[in-house]
Amino acid sequence: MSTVPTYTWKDYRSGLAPVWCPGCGDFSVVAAIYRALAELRIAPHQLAVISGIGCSSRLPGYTTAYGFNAIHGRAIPLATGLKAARPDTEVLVVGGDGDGFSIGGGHFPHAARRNVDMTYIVMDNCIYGLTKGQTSPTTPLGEKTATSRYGWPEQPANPLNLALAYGVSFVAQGFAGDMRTLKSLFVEAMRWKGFAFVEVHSPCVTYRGREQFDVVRERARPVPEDHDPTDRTAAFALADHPEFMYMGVLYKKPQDTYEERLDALRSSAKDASHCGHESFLDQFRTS
Ligand SMILES: Cc1ncc(C[n+]2csc(CCOP(=O)(O)OP(=O)(O)O)c2C)c(N)n1
Ligand code: SF4
Repeated sequence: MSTVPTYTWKDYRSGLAPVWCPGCGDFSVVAAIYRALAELRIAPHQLAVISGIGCSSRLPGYTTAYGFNAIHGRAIPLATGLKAARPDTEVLVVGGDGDGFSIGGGHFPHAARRNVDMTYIVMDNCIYGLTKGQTSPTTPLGEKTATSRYGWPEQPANPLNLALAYGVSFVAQGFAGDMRTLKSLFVEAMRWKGFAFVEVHSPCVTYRGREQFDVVRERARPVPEDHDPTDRTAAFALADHPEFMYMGVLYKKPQDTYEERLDALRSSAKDASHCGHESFLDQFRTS
């Protein structure tokens, strides 16, 4: 009789000690990821953690899974290719708000419309941490930073609104100050069949201050129990709330995944082989 192996969070922790600043929110994100993986019993060799560049993008090195530090902003296309080639691999994409919404912002809508079966965790600290505190697309209006000494004149992007507008099939919000909820969200996101996006508020204590934990904690509220997560209009209302930051799953609605559509294409390629499309369709075949 075969048994499914069990894992503890330590099975996913690599020998590399994180070089994050003491108190950085990213510590709890990686800790929640370890625990979610243990709960899901995903073997480290069946997982690939893909990132771009940034403090948060160092995360793959702190896991025992396969990992890849792509160039800045290019984690999603790399992960998409990996998932298309190896659909049996669990793919986790991680990174920062600069990586995902600035230089890499053009890739997010395409992963959404393809509904690639992977989980995308953004550690949003509203700043470029690695390069020492420049503004990012989510930096709040009026914030003084290394590149906005007198205050930032731009409205911040709302990643949840973007995800909902792009048609992401699973959209959730979490906070590094609440690791237990974060772990549950990661479990649900990784179980999701399709593109799951988790926006995690993960304060940069060095360039935005420790008080950012209190700022988020004061505004954080659980998603209301009567919220219908299949109602996108209701999800927009939560995502856009002027006062509260709703933590939990805002939206989830199953759709065919990219891998399922590729499979269907492979089958129809076999059927169409008599009508001269053979050489074009060969590229979609794995065997
Ligand atoms: C093509 C390219 N442009 C710019 C950079 C410089 N760079 C490295 S990380 C980064 C931003 C990091 O911010 P974010 O993605 O939010 O991650 P954090 O460090 O805050 O976790 C920038 C601009 C780079 N490495 N490559
Ligand atoms: S600079 Fe900010 S984001 Fe980077 S490790 Fe330090 S606290 Fe974390």
